[in-house]
Amino acid sequence: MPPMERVAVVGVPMDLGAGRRGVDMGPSALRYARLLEELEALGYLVEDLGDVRVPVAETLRGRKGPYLEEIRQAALDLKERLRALPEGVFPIVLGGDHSLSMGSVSGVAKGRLGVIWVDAHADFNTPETSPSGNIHGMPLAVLSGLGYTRLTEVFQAVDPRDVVLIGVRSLDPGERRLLREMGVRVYTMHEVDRLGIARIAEEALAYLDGLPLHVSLDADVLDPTLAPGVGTPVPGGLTYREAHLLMEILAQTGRVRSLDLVEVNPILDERNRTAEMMVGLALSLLGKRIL
Ligand code: 6HN
Ligand code: MN
Ligand code: MN
Ligand code: MN
Repeated sequence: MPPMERVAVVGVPMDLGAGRRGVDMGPSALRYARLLEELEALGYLVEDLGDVRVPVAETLRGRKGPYLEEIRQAALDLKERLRALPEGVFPIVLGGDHSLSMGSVSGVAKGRLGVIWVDAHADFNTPETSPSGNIHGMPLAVLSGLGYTRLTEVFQAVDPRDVVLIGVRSLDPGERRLLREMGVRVYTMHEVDRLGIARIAEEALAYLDGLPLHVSLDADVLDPTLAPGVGTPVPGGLTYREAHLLMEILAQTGRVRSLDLVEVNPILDERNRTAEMMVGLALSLLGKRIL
């Protein structure tokens, strides 16, 4: 049985947090890959709430990043939209760069929340540890209370001990240290290889025992041969079967309450296959089965 019957889709066409252009087109690509139609075919009542307003990057030309205020405002708008949803509606947020998850996680967190962040990266940098300065490398740190005060003052929402990272294979040095200090549970690709994704999923669920769950799915967790449409590809990612099995095991718990689909870059993609992969994974997470 699906965990909930109603789904609300909201897009965040934002690439201001990333180092290259293009993920602002992700929401269109995910819709074009038939996300809404396929959810309806699964039996959900689906409503598309449209997009959060995000300034077009070209209108900010001449200014240097990191576009802190623009990203803050877009993520705050997202947070308010999610807060306003009635109880029992499952939100799916379409990105957009991963900085939007400051808004999605803080928008859905009502009391303690478990976060499963599925990503090649940890997104746990602060302005001090970030080599790029790009805000999409910082949202999980902000949600845990670290980084720009302008962001933590409105988005801090989780205990880092209630966060599990899966699929990680690229960490910056300061980020590695912060993850350890804050007690974030990290399953790197090394653990995926050694333990298998099923055991990791089961361990993560036991570790986040009893908590409602938010899944934040970054397209770059997938192997770049499957998902070439991402701005920060890292070799050696999840296979098609590993990614689906992870979603299927999470679905079976009935505990997942919300989902982000982020970092799809149509400019770098091949005939929209990265968006199609992400839609397939969303369907598995929402209960689609082979038999
Ligand atoms: N993402 N760790 C790198 C940085 O610039 O901080 C990469 C971040 C990638 C962020 O893919 O969501
Ligand atoms: Mn744009
Ligand atoms: Mn990410
Ligand atoms: Mn990433």
